[in-house]
Amino acid sequence: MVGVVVKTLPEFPVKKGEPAYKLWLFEPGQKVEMPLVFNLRQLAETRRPALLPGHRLCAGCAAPIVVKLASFAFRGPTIVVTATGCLEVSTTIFPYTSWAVPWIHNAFENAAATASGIAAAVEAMKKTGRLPYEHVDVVVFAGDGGTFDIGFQALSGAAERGHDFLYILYDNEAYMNTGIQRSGGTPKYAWTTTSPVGSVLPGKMENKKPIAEIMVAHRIPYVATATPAHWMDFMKKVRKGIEVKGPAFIHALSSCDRGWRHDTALTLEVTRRAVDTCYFPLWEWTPETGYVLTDRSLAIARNPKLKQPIEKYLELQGRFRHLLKPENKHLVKELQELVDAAWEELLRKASNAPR
Ligand SMILES: Cc1ncc(C[n+]2csc(CCOP(=O)(O)OP(=O)(O)O)c2C)c(N)n1
Ligand code: SF4
Ligand SMILES: [Mg+2]
Repeated sequence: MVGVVVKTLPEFPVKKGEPAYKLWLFEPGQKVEMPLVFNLRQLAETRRPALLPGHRLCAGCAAPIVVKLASFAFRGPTIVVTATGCLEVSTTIFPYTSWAVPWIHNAFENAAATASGIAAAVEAMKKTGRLPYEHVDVVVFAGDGGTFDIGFQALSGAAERGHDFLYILYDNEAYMNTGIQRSGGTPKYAWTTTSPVGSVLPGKMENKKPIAEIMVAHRIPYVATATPAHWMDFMKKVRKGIEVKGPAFIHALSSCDRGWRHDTALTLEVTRRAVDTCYFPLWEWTPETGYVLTDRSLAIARNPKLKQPIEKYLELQGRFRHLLKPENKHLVKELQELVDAAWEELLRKASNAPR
């Protein structure tokens, strides 16, 4: 008899006492039907995502893909908090909602504060024996404007206080809902309506804020980067972020065809190239393990020939079109140097990078 411990995704909701792990016993050679963790087809057939069809996010928007993939990894029951932004306004046009889970919208700046309150209430109910579930997943979805800039003090405070919640930043690198204004998450030299391209300026002049590293500096239990194109990696990270006790933060790159000016069919290809060029490496961090490269970024670390030049990322997007003109070659070179320096630094920090 052979035994294997399989971590299952228990059906929603998880009642008190229900195991999150099951022991499967079988004879060597025996064909067994084991629940495959994160089998996308199986999940799509058996689980209802937190976000249902009928919302009015643009065709080609990555945000609903981020939410659906993440919600496949929730344990449930789940309470979602959403900061103001495209995801919020386009999924809850009164009197309708696309959310299939309890959902709350507050102000632009206080998603993490609201999540703190919910997490504290869950904790109090647990202590007094009034919670009918073993756990409740408290999950925030917020954009870059609501995270890098206006919601940052609420996020930093919640992280410092140690509330038990998962914060998923869907980073489309500008204030998209109000008309593509630059944010602290907008990359250098990107066009936005408030960092225009012309004879005076070549787009945004400032660097992107290193938000995931800033969250690492808070020494919370779990921080990771992800993209919807690397879906298995993303879902595993969501499950880890939910299971860990205390605050967890996932920085998900979320392309926006309107603001990035790319073809609606290229949503996942753009985010894939962000990783292939090392513009947006995939990693996770815990206090115990430090930085650990994951998925495609680990493959690139092991085989540097896989690393693509930054032009491969820029060329798909109209917001960088000006950079590909011959007179702006030096700006692309500068971006390449920035990407290379950050990648080299990550390789030095990552415990699983080849030495
Ligand atoms: C205090 C406050 N300031 C400004 C706004 C207007 N506003 C609503 S959504 C939004 C942009 C949101 O940007 P982001 O968080 O990046 O989400 P996205 O729309 O890009 O998904 C702004 C500026 C607001 N609702 N509240
Ligand atoms: S503007 Fe961008 S982020 Fe907003 S719904 Fe459209 S594609 Fe998505
Ligand atoms: Mg945004």
